[in-house]
Amino acid sequence: MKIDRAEVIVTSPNRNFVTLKLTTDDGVTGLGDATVNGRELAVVSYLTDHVVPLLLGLDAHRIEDTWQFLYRSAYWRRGPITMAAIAAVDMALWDLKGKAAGLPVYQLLGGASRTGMMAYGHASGKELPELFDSIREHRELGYRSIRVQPGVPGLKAIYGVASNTGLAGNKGVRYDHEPAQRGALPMLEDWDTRAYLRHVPTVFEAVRAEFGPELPLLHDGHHRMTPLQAAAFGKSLEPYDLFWLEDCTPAENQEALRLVRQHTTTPLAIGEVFNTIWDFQSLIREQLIDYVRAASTHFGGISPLKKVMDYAAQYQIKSGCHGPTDISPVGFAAQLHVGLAIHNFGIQEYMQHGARTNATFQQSMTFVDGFLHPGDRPGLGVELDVDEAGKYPYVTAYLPYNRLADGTVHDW
Ligand code: GCO
Ligand code: MG
Repeated sequence: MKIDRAEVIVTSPNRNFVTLKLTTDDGVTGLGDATVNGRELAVVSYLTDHVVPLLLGLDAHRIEDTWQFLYRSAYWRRGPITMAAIAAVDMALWDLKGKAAGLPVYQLLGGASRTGMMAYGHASGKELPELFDSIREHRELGYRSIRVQPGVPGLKAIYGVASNTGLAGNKGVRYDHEPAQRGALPMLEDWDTRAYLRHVPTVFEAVRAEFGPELPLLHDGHHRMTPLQAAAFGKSLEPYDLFWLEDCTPAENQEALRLVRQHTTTPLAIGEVFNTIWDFQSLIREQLIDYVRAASTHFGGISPLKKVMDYAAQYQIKSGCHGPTDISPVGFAAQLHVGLAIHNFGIQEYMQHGARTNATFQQSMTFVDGFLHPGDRPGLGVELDVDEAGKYPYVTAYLPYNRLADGTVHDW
């Protein structure tokens, strides 16, 4: 089973996706996701100019060897572009191996450890009534766990509140391409940490009063607090029994989590912007987090995701893989196969792709009664309709950014 062809396919059905398609000498195809939201074309170049020429003629069965070759031979290690490119190759090779074996990838990873995976959806609303409606809508869709992102009085637009129409220029279609916005320049949002810290606990109090104590609730701090602010915030949320507080501090400074941890028992999740198992090394060893937020796509693929979860298992730390719509259906399937196989699955973020994306990527994945399953088609269970993909050329889109009232750039 030799790699005969490697193509990089860019499509924007609802949003931009970069997909690597490998074809073997016996005509079997494998897919990998290489999408880095807002920096897509850098990965296209990395793959086309520097990876595709190295793949042709390689034995497609040698997944680990190919991973190590691409990682170590580049010399310049880590970073989202490099690791997304390697991830795409890794996923495509697992897809091919599954198809060659006639088995879904989760079977190759040890078989199913559960019948389905609990998903959480993104409820949001600037004001409480809108937020409550959004929570109800998600429950009607079957979600058993809900991420809650409210607006903050005085701030025009903030991360996590869907369809910031007016400001964003997006046409109010929820989840289509947010949080990236189509356009030549990134959108500017505003931020005030003190207002946020005062307001959010009152929202959780209201949500608990309305929806009761059972519903698992999550919240994403999106890297915007200092360690001390995050510690106080975690403490102030304790009465509302969160499933997790995500990315409370900027991910680069992992020592910050020590201080947060000393002050609060609110469970912590981190790692959607991490690229390698080494980024989690001390966080896992020191038990500073409860959930690993890595995404197969930005983390080098299925192989390293399985390794980090096995390491985390020693410390009762569970998975909570990154699953917004900027993870393509291929990347999403990759982490569903890992999640089904590992013992320490925690929860899976699931935002749901738009109709055009689902028509472009045909998926065996199912979402029934709040539980995800990757399906039983051999390989990853995703096929790319290249004719459909060809209809939607790349559209320039950037993630927004923040400035404080005095004009200082702040973490977004
Ligand atoms: C999440 C994430 C996303 C990111 C997005 C950036 O928890 O789902 O924070 O919403 O902002 O993936 O491209
Ligand atoms: Mg997040």
